[in-house]
Amino acid sequence: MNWAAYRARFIEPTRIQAGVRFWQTHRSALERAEREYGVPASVIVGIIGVETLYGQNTGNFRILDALATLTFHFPSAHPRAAARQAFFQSELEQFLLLTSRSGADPLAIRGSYAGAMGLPQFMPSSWAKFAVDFDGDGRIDLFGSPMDAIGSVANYFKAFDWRPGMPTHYPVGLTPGQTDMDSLMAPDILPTFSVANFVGKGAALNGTALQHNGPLALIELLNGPDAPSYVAGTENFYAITRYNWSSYYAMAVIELAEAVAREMQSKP
Ligand SMILES: [Ca+2]
Repeated sequence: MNWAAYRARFIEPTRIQAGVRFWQTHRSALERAEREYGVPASVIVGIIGVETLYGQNTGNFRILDALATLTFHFPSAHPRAAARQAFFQSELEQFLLLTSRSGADPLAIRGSYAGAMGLPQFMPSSWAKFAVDFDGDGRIDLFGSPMDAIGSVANYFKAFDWRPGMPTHYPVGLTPGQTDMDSLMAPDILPTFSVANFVGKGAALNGTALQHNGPLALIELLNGPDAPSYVAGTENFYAITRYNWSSYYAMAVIELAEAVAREMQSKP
């Protein structure tokens, strides 16, 4: 993995400008989602930007084909083939239930090669559990209603224990030879260490990080041949990885959110 390369794909002018337009267009829905669910507008904007460039790339695979292929022809060489096959079978079932309930044509719906749909790229099970009718027209439409997408992303994070007001991460200082990397890296991205514990293992924090309440994780982002990047991830960093299980993904969402928010502030 190469964080610098990954970052460059998402934190770039086209996506930032599209994020500004999305935020300006849907400002009141984003503010309402922030009020009702406690999830910052910037994070919602970051997710929808990384997932689909604000609806421009929602995927062109027929969902029924994608899920049927992954259910019935999952590569047996995969180390977790049985579990993955069972997962996609359950998603296929959820997809058919969703289309049956809504009256949508299951053959007409398109999305990612893995079965993710709409502006926020929800899998069918996430659609069933977390999607909401945020524009109040009586139906949930994550393809055609940016407002439904905004409310659904916020509801997803509320369900995964988003803590209102908590930062996602802090800068961290590591000193080779003095930082206990083995024990700090052992829990991977799961927030585990109190501030005192974290600092005691040689991971330096400063400013507001020292007042943080709750566990932290040492997040490592590899940069190919260059030195890795590190941050202290909070429970809200972890919450973003519940959307897509990757610290690179979470950091891209966070940095896009920050870049769009900065650009918004510079506008009159
Ligand atoms: Ca709706």
